[in-house]
Amino acid sequence: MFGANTTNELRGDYTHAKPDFTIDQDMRLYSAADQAMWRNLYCRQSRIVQGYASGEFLQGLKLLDAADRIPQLERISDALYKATQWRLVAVPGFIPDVAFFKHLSERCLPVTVWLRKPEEMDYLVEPDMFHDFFGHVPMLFHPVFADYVQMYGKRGLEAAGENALPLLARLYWYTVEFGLLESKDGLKTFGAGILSSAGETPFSIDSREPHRVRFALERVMRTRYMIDDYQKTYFVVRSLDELHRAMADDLRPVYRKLATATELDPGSTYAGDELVSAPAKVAA
Ligand code: HBI
Ligand code: FE
Repeated sequence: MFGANTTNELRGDYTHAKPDFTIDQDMRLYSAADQAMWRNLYCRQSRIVQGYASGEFLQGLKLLDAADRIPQLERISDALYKATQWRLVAVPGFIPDVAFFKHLSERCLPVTVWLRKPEEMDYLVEPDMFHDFFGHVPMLFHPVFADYVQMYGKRGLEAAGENALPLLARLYWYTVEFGLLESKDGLKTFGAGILSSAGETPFSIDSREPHRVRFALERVMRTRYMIDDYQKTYFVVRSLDELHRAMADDLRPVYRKLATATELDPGSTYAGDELVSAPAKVAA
């Protein structure tokens, strides 16, 4: 899903980006084909996520009202700001970690302005506007999650000084992008990488293939992740509060402890793991 490491490999147009990598979203950029792609993606994914997305995500999705056309980020930003004081800022695409963390620490979500092409409907190398918008914005209407992501941004800026960015990237990956949540209605997902993917949404909950391990901060920070296939391991939190609590303390002692810890393979499970089993699918 992600991966380029310099802007010249990236797809977006960074030539007009400001020093904080933000740009103006030019609505003339979007062709009729882009608008049709948006409607198809949005309609299909809105149907697929029912039954798999956490209630908090579905609540936020309802507030977005962006199914009919590619949204003007400023318009949605106003609605989001009223709810949790978050704002959306337009960016050309993937931006350097520290710039990304800085925006999150200021309650600003960078949203890519370009949209995938028809041949990329189901597989994308870099996050596009549909992933960033449909995947990430709904959860930011939830106050606890909104606080978690801002705290994450602040910890990310600290981590840069400790060169612990890979540890923070894994935490982001296994929660904000691919997190699962135990709810009163069973296992649900709140991860943007899952909820913007037609295939991984059901897979993350129904499949018996991946490991589902109870969230533990150091275990997550040590575990490598896949960027070009469904995840082999998902981490399960009992509540969004659990995430927020994990971010509350100064994590520098954790970074120092993990600096000499071995990395863990997402295809394996380890002593001390508390496994969460897939819900037994009631035969239709
Ligand atoms: N840039 N636009 C954008 N969107 C992301 O999700 C993103 C990014 N840069 C870095 C990044 N994510 C990850 O490395 C985070 O773990 C920081
Ligand atoms: Fe993302």
